[in-house]
Amino acid sequence: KKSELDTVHDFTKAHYAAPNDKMYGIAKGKNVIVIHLESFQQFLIDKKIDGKEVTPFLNKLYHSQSTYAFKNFFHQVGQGKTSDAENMLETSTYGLSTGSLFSQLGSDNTFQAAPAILNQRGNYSSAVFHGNVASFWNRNNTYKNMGYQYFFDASYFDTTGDKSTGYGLKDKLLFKHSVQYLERLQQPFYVKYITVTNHFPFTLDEEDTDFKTTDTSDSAINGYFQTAHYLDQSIQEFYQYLEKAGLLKNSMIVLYGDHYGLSNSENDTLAPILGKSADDWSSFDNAQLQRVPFMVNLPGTTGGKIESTYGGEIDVLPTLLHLLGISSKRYIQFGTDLFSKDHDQTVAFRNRDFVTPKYTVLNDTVYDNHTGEEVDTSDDEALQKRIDKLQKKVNKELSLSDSLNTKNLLRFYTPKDFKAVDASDYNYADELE
Ligand code: GP9
Ligand code: MN
Repeated sequence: KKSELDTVHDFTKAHYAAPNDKMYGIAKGKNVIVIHLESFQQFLIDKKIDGKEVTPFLNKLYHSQSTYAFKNFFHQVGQGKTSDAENMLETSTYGLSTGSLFSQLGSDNTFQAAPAILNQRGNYSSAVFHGNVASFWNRNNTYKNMGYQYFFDASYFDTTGDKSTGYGLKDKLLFKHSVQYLERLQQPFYVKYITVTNHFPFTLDEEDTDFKTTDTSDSAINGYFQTAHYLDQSIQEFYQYLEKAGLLKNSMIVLYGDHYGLSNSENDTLAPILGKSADDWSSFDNAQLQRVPFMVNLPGTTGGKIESTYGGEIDVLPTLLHLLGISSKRYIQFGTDLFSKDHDQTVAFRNRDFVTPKYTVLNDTVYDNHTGEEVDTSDDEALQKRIDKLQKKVNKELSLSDSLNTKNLLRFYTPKDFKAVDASDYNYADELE
């Protein structure tokens, strides 16, 4: 009888997408800097308020020839929010249907995650920088099981007084004071910065913003543009530090939004700001707003462009591995390389809704992406059949990911040459030698 692990593995093997020759290894040996843009939605890109760009620096990166940017990239988080996004990026498996995988399984599960893979296949060191306490989302335990060597949390920084907002150290200060540690990491490194300032309820001290924002009835919407503007400035400053430290030219910088900042209940107030009418705002529109940035920036290169491929957070790890010239074939991963011609463009949300380049399917209602209108499939049997097939695949993918994670099946799986992670190798109270 086939084991549960075999069932999962059969699925991911069949789903695997071979790399694109043109992209494979283009960033081989480079440092990897992942910048987690808290609560950052794609609609902020190129958005102007009163004629002023909200995020001028990120806009420049988005349009730069040195950036592969994706305009149809969706977040896929559930209740674990930031931690679900992190889990997808590090492992290419989904978060759980309820709660946070980090909190529920992060202390005990076996992971075959990015830091360990990169360390073992490319001799990468690894670290996370985050201005909140290490225990939030059970990161301190989960990161060790993922093989992160260092975790520079709030305890490494001065977070007193007006240096912090609700979720910790202000982003500008995190970037500024992290460089002393970053510079001392052995290269190549794989590091992740988790920003916090652009987080609900999107408040800032007056001294941190002069951005003239909207004047809606919803203070979260008004604040959102200001904290996003602050985040944008903090990234610009970080680029300056990287340049000064000589790290920019040999790094691949990956920027992504983890999930929505403004919730569905706020979206009809937001609609007019996006040039839409609040009256015919629908679930379809809410789903389209779940787009978040995904950009791969290779400073000093050309050839980048804005890609229209559909994808989501689950696809990031195989994509990055292939850019680094590391095959993802031997691992159990649910996403597929965004640059592959076999990339699967069906984007599953955690609640089993899904988006394809043509259709958005929400609770069995099919919308045409082009018109935004509901499609009556009752007189189009062929279409309904195609949708049913996609829905089945989405359900299967999510449930296989759940069984892999909730039953800790990776402890029975050893990818070729993979050395299991031993969490006791790491102690995040240690400073760098
Ligand atoms: C907290 C931060 C926020 O450390 O990462 O998490 P979220 O509330 O967005 O899940
Ligand atoms: Mn978040």
